[in-house]
Amino acid sequence: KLPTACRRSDFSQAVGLAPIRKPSSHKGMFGRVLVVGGDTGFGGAAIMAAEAAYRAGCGLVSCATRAAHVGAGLARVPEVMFREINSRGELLAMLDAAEVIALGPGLGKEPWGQMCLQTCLDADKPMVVDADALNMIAARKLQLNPRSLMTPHPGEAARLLECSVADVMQDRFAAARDLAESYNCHVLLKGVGTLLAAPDQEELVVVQAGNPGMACGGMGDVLTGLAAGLLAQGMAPLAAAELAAAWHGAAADSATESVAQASLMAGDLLKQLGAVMREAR
Ligand code: NPW
Ligand code: AMP
Ligand code: MG
Repeated sequence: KLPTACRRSDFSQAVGLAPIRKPSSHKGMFGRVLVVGGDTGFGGAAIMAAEAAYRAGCGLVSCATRAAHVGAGLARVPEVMFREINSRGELLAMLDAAEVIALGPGLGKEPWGQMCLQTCLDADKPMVVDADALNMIAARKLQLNPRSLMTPHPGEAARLLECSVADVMQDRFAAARDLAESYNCHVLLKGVGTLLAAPDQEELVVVQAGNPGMACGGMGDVLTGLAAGLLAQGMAPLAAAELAAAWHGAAADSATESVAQASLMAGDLLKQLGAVMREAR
């Protein structure tokens, strides 16, 4: 049962929100995303987020990461402009050219990740904030701006709200609302029935999509890239979150028509997304 101020997302209406390409389109019209993440050991998260941003229709995608991941990233997705980042100055130069930041996939919580987090927050641009960026924001009690979308799973939400995962799960609607108010940003709370909340409206949105095959590493990183790619195309944060969650779940459902749920991997969604988006139009 849903609380009174809650809307269930309708798949055909959600996909109707997708940006449309005019015949005269050029890449400059579809935004520039910068993925910031991939500390040592977590390169795949940033690489998959960057690929997902292109799949969502973003015009230009860059990725600021560790030196060790540049070659692997280029081998997997040469369309993405990968650069190694060692200092605030190097990141600032990349941020200058970005319209939307996807902050957090594999970012880690070490000094490199802390430096990237602070530099991105100071840039004050629209952002999708996920994973370790959320963990550091929780630990340092930092604020976001209302153009941002945070995408916590229940573990991250519990850290942000300084409560237990059980507390979050007991009333996920209240947790989503509380996050939007406490951090003054848009919220996508992951789980079985993704919940969306905005800082300036009472209504929550539930996106029922996907399947338990998605309970594996990298799924959230793909969602971050999708949402950032949509934000970069000018969508409002709540609409971008709704469409990203709808496509993400639909891609997982489509992929599990040919593989077992237990075999599903995040990369399967990236392969499936283009077809799912085409069918859904
Ligand atoms: P428990 O165990 O149930 O008590 P973390 P992460 C909880 C990167 N990755 N419902 C759960 O608590 C990410 O981008 C890189 C309830 C668990 O202890 C991050 O930067 C990959 N509880 C970094 O790794 C692929 C839930 O939270 C804890 C829950 C760490 O991210 C993998 C786990 O969360 C990964 O994406 C739920 N639905 N979900 C790569 N290939 O490079 C989680 N919890 O500690 O925040 O760790 O999500 O794995
Ligand atoms: P993350 O924990 O950040 O990797 O994100 C996991 C993603 O997979 C989120 O979008 C979840 O909503 C989704 N997901 C995980 N488990 C399930 C499930 N059992 N049913 C539907 N979606 C799921
Ligand atoms: Mg995650």
